[in-house]
Amino acid sequence: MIIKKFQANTETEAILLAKEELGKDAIVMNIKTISPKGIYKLFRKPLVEITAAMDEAVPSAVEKKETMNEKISFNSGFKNNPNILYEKDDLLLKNDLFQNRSEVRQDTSAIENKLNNLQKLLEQQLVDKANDEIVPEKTAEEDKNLSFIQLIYNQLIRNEVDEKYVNQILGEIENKLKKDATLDNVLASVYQKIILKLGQPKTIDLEEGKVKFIFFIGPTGVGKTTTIAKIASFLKLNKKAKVALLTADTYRIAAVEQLRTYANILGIPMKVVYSEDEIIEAKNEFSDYDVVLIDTAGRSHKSTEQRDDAARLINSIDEEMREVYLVLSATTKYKDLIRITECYSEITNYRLIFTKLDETISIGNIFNIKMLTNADLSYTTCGQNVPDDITKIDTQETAKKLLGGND
Ligand SMILES: Nc1nc2c(ncn2[C@@H]2O[C@H](COP(=O)(O)OP(=O)(O)OP(=O)(O)O)[C@@H](O)[C@H]2O)c(=O)[nH]1
Ligand SMILES: [Mg+2]
Repeated sequence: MIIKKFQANTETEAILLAKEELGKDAIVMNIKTISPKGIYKLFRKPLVEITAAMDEAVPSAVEKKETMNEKISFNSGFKNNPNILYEKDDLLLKNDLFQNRSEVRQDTSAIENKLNNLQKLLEQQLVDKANDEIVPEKTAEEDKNLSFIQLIYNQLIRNEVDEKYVNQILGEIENKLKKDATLDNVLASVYQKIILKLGQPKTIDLEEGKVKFIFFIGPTGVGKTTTIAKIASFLKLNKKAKVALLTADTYRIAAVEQLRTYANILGIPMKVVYSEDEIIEAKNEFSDYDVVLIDTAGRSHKSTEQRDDAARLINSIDEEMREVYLVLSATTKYKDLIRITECYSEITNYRLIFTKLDETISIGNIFNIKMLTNADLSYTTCGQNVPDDITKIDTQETAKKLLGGND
């Protein structure tokens, strides 16, 4: 007899796993719920573990035939077992997932045999179960810590932080908490963790006597051009930098005109580049500038051809002379953000800009994407006004919002 344990989220899934591995004649002998231990018990669902057995000498399905007697014999073995963990009807029901009632075995001696083994196994499992349940009694303080953690867990989930990252953070602080921690202590620990994970933001860093080429890439309509205008204005007016604009977005006249309008208002040069050669020309032309901001067409990240174009464009400038900012809208669905960032990661390293924070109350995605890509965060934008609605990301504020709820 082969006896194996199978774990899954539900009983049915576990049974199907058993059936897949042991065959449809496998018999469910025990079903046990495994509750996660420690902190995980707050937010991980219990697993179901079934113990299934398969008699190697079981007759093939062809030899099987339903008879009432067999059913009785099959059930009565269990009835006599004082350790039975579930009712006989339950067992038949579970067994029905493996085989039709009509396929109950003909060979009663094989069944009796199985039942004997089963009884031993059930006894063993009861011992195991009892051992599992001997856990040290929790102190009131530990319970209190857990309830604080539960509150914080709920808050982060409400703000759409990916559950796996929530678990990661809470798991990391759990062991370090003092037994008599207050809610403030717990919050402070989580807050610090979040700040650490968000990392030090990196924004455009001008170097005296060296020109920097700054690329803005990202999906359509996220606010690349508007963000460039905001940054250009800041660098020119606040930092007194010598700024030029380039656009490689040659697909739409309106896009070129949009950037030209901003360039005119700011009184800075603007050029359209159609090829890598023209970028190299621009590199020479603007070599005595502090910074050249390059707008790109927001085209589909799904198209390899378009991604290759973007990669070529970016690579036409040496790595030490360039910075790349991936512009993402905070309103984009998490699943899409994952795909977008993965696609762009294939072509270049980047820093992250999140736009349209004014249009969403949940900022969990900023944290999620930071964790996923490990790219540096840089700016956030919070409105359509050029030049005001942009700031270097405030990680403290972000952490507070993640923990403190929505306005
Ligand atoms: N609410 C809000 N709207 C913004 C923000 N940033 C940009 N927008 C708006 O988003 C729209 C698209 O902005 P663009 O700058 O043209 O976006 P883009 O990424 O250059 O678009 P494509 O060039 O078409 O790929 C415009 O209406 C902007 O005013 C922001 O922070 N908040
Ligand atoms: Mg644009």
